Formats: sequence, structure tokens, C-alpha cells
Amino acid sequence: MSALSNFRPLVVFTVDTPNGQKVTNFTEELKRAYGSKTGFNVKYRKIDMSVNEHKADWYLKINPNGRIPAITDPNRGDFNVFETAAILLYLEQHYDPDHLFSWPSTDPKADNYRSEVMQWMFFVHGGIGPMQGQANHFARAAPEKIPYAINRYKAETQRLYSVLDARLKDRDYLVGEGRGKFSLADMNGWTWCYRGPLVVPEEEIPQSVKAWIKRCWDRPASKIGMGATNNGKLGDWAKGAWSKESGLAPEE
Ligand SMILES: N[C@@H](CCC(=O)N[C@@H](CS)C(=O)NCC(=O)O)C(=O)O
Repeated sequence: MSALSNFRPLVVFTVDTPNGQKVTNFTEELKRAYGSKTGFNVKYRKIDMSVNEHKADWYLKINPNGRIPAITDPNRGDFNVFETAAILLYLEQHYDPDHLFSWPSTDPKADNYRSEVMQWMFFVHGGIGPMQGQANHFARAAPEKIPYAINRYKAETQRLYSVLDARLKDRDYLVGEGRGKFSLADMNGWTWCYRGPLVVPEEEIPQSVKAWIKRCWDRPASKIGMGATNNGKLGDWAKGAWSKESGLAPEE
């Protein structure tokens, strides 16, 4: 890791979507935790999807999948990383030396916790992200309303939330001793669930999942990270998504 004086800001190519926010919430956590210690810093480079900037040749050299987010790390020879879960793991490996969001190898349970973090990350990466993404697409964006597709992806999203519910019923966070510790596993998941009411009515989202989202949303870093490319402000989609009583609606 670079020393304080010669730290060069990482470049995060992103948009404030549930995938982009996973990464910008973490970079905001790292800025808070390490900014004055290691100089950790980032530059947010908003990608203009309306003109397909994420499909441009220059961007495909950074992210061959042509999606957001991706990062370039000038401290490590302009190394590029794409895929959200891989980006979170990379940031943790190189920029969380105190294991604030993971567990040090001196912890006798570190290997098991790491495996559990991966399990919950893969669960979201392969399950909630793509299923809820399709649910949202068919319910809100598709030019044709196809009940079979709408119901299928909504039901699968609800099933996946019930898996989270079973895990979170008697814990605060997905992994760790006792009630758990805020880690990459949570960071990788809650931004999707924050968009939950766009596809599953708020009252049908399990109480334990709502309480978990609120714990993550209440973190000062999240308040900036969720709107990283928009001066810390959430997009218009968030207006009215959550009721006032939920404590999850953004401030007006
Ligand atoms: N598996 C990818 C998914 C990334 C992804 O789907 N990003 C969306 C925004 S949330 C995107 O770039 N969509 C634009 C498109 O599909 O053209 C990851 O985890 O990074």
C-alpha cells in the first residue's frame, strides 16, 4: 500500500445503481477509516449510460463486460477490476489493512468467516442481483407486460429475501460472532434490498431484512456512497419508494 503522501486516488467508473452503490459505499467507508492514515482516496467518474459510454472501446478495456462499476488503481500500475464482488474483495485485500470489514488471520475463526462472507456474496451476486434486476425490468421497464415473467422474478426475489430473513432473524449482520459484524457480505447485499419496494411491496419485505437495511443505511458512509455521483443525493427513483415510518426514505 502507498504511504500517505504518495497515495493516488483510485478511479471508480460508476452510476448510482445498486451495483455501483455497493462499491461507492465501501470506498466511502475506506475514506472515513483510512483517509488520514494512508491517504486512501477515490475519484468518481460517472458513466453516461444514455450515450452508451459503458459500451465504448476505451471503457471495454477497463471492463470487458461493458457494465458498471469498474475501478482503475493507479497505486498498482493502473490495475483494473470489474464485477462488484471482485471489486469489494480487491479493495479489502489492498486497502483495509486493519481488517475493519473482515477478520485478521490471527482470529481463529477467520477462515470460516471468510468462507461465510464469500457464501453470502455469491448468494447475492448470483441470486438477488440478477433476479431482482429482472423483476424490476419486467415490472417497470419492459415494453410489454408479461404476467408470467413479472410473477416469476418477483416470487424468486421474495424467496431469496426469505433466505435472508432466516439468517437475519437473530443477528444484526450476515457474518461474524454473536449478532455479527458489518462486513463485505452486508455491503454486497443491502443496496439491492434498499431497492426492494420497487418490486416487492414494503409490507411484504421481512421485518428482519428491513431492520438490516436500516442499520446499513444509517452508516454515515452510506449517506454519501449511495449518491456518490450526485453530490450524495439519491436519484428520483427513491422518492416514495419507502414510507416515512420505515425510516428508510431519503431526507427531502
Ligand atoms: N455482475 C455485474 C453486474 C453489473 C451490472 O449489471 N450493472 C448494471 C447497472 S446496476 C449496468 O451496467 N447496466 C447497463 C447495461 O446492462 O447495459 C457486477 O456485479 O458488476
